[in-house]
Amino acid sequence: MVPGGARFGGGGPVSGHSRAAPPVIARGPVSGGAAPGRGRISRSGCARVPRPVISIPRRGAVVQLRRGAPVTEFRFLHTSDLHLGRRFANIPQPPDGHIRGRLMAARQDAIGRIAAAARAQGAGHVVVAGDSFDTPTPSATVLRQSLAAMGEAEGIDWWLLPGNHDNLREAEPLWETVTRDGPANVHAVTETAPVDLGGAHLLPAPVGFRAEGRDLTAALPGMATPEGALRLGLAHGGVVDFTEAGGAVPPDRDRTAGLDYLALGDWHGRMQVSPRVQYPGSPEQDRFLHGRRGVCLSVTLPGPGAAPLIEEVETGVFLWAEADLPLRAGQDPAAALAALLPATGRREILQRVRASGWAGLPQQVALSRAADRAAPEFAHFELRRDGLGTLYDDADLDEIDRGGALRIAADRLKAEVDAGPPDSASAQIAGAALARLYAYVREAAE
Ligand SMILES: [Mn+2]
Repeated sequence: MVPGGARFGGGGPVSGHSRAAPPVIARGPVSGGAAPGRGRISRSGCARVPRPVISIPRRGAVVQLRRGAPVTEFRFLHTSDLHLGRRFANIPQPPDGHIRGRLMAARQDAIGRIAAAARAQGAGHVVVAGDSFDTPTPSATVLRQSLAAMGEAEGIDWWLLPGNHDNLREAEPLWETVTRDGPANVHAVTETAPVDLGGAHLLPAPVGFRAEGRDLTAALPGMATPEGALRLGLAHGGVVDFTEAGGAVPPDRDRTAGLDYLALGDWHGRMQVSPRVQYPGSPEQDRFLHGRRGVCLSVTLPGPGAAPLIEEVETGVFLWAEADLPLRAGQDPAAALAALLPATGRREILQRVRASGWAGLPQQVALSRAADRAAPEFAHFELRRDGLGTLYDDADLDEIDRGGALRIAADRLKAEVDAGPPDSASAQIAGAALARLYAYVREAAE
């Protein structure tokens, strides 16, 4: 089975309620941007008109608010690492394909899917924990279309934290543009100071420059909020410092800063550090590592000090799937590959197959052909065969020729394969050449 091949597979550290399953936290009144009379600015034109009350009657939000029921619960969407504008130059693009453009567009479209998730969840705020943009200087198209898409998400406020890719120093013009020209519901969180969201206080730790080398969340414990306020930390960085540059976020920062929740970004896969400290990962995945589609988190803070309720909402279009194909002598590689690959949805799957074990020359040819047949159906397909050894049968060499120049060449190549350790460059090159020779002869004979 393909890891993460199931379209709606859960399997994250937090039990995932994908959009295939009904949400489980739908209850109670929802605050957070839903409260009327907060003097919003309408996006169309610049006229200041009161923003309509969020209309999500099935959640009961409007009704409950009008009744004047006490609003203590706060629900928001947590996402990070959108990396808008990422170009995917590392993905080879066939002449008749446009996979890079499709991947770019999917990231851009993630904004709309996040907004839809927020609406469906009855969340009035989206917090983006850094790296909204892939570079400090996104193109005008990327920037303007991103801002427009966020602006079109009526009833939702976006809080964009500078991360390392769009850090304050390098991306100063970017954040200025967001503040100056951006829609009223899009906020650049450039100050290390609390922001009252109405229902919760956002405690942000914006990234000042690319390699800060210090723990920016150290500022959070000192941020004062009113008695009984919900404290929502927002930061970008690793909790485990792989770079040894220092500056990792301590995993118990929620406790030391009295946070109800710490919304983290930087890690592109979904990761729960602890119930209150979470990485949603990139809403649209960008590498063969995490084995599932991107998600964002719908987070409900039931009240000060209470444990957050977290629901994963799938937002990713593309699945980056990696699968192992162990082969042994005599096995039918085409059948093995077919059994491994997902039956449906291939156009939205980037598939990497790592073949390993052993295969004879006829099997190698069969594997290549099966891969060539399947590849065009996928968004991207790559077969890695460096872990796959070749077995050379005399009968297979006889198929090349029983004598003459071709057979002499084949015998020489085989001798070279046999001479070196299997992973030596000379053995690998000779093996590849022999496999190619075999494939040519087979092709010519058919
Ligand atoms: Mn990132």
